[in-house]
Amino acid sequence: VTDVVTFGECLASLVATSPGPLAEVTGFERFVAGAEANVAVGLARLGHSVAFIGRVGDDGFGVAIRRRLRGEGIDTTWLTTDPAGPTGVMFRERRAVGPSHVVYARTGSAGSRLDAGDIDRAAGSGLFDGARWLHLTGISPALSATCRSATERAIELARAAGLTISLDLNLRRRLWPDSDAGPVLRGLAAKVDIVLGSLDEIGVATGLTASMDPTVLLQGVIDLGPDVAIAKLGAAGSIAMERGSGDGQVTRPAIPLQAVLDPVGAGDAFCAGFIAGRLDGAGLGSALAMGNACGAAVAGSIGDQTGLPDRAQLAAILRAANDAGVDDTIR
Ligand code: KDG
Repeated sequence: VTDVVTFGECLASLVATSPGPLAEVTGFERFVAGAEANVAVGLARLGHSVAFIGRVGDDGFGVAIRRRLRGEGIDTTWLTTDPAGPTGVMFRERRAVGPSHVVYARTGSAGSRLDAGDIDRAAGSGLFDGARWLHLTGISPALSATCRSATERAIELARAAGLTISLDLNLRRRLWPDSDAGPVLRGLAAKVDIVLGSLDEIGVATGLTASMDPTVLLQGVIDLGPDVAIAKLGAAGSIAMERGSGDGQVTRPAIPLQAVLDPVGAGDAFCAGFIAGRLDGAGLGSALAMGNACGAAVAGSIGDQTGLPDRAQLAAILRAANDAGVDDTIR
């Protein structure tokens, strides 16, 4: 039985081998990326059974993606090869300071051709029966109208099958402007159980100002409909608010890193750690701590998936944080 179902566009990610602006770097190393695929790999490494629904092109990058996800033990039965579009590619720089710039070559890609029929076929073969969790991100609905309807269909089917549904807002301004993203993310947030995002993303989804008190922003998310709202704060850790807890919040500090080598993918790693915690029956605080630890492990290595820990590594990170007095709430 599958624990977690997710879907989206998995990409070949060409990451600059040395830090610097895209205009200057000449060497790139090929990784596999894509927010939902990153979460899938994170959960698989933590021992959960995960299915990934999507499309890749009939090309070498598609083969590489399929091999990578399969190699991690992910069920790729519903990852189809679509010869009508290439596998999406992204190029990204690495910077020691400030955000890294990204160039996408994904317009018309196989991944963006995913539609509600892909979700129906997976559900028709029983994928949602007995599954516990559906994870979505705000990237898929930004890719195409068909990806947006796939997202809506997945929510409908997961609701009917009783799955817990999480949405990582993952606003990608290279894909759509805030004026388009805001109403769509707001509509999706209203239909899920758990919403995760940065304060900036929560601002766009709620229509509130991102500089407001995090309590107000999280309450704004809860007011849309979900039971749990989570703010991912990077180096400042994470905060959760649960419906019915007044303005009570649970916060956990980040795991300090000697160096942030490549923060891209850390938010997805957070989601994987958090979801694994909740599937284990952990309370919100412990699940946040697991998310923070997974996020730190990814930020401390190059590539979106490289640092995703297994159970033993996760326990070691949490133990070290506990011994250092960073977070003595979990052992
Ligand atoms: O969260 C990391 C993702 O942004 C990256 O893997 C690529 O999914 C991706 C995207 O669309 O930006």
